[in-house]
Amino acid sequence: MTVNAEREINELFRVGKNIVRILLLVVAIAAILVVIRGKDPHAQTTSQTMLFTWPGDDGDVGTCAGLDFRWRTTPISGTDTLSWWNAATRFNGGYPTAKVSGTRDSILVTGLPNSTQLYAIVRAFDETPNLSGFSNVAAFVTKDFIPPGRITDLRVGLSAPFSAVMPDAIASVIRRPAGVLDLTPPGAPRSPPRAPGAPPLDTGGRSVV
Ligand SMILES: [Ca+2]
Repeated sequence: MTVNAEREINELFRVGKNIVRILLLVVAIAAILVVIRGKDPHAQTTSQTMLFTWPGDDGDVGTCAGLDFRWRTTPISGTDTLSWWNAATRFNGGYPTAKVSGTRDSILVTGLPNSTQLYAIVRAFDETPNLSGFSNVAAFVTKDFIPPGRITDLRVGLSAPFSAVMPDAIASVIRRPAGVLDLTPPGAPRSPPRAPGAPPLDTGGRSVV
């Protein structure tokens, strides 16, 4: 083996080892994220439309600047609403544009845990910003009403170990029903029809006369 060939082989091994290391790192990071998040990998988030009426900039007069919507899975303990508010999760998605006092509106709150009892409060703020008092507490259970997408490629397949490594083109031939397969080999070539009295042919099909 030449020195160059040996170097190339060593280089291939080095690249291969680096690829394996990167793959292991990706798997490890994914596993760590699952552990840190502490969630079921099938856990889903959902959204909820919340209805309300806009207050004004000063009490019920004018137009305020915006809203601060927060939710928690635990109810308010006694009358300590402020502690509940400070520990609640703020919705940082899209809020509706502020409208004049008395206008009915809605917030589409996304990223909520599915099938969970939640408690929510909203406060309005003006340009200062001054915060309004706490709203009433809205208690609700989230529910995901959107079903998974429709599967459109259901078909007969091989058992899992084979289908994982078998290219689709080969697998499609193997999994064809047995009754469809043509198991009869082609017949031997036949001589063309010959006129009566014609001279015999040699093994190569040529006339011997
Ligand atoms: Ca004000």
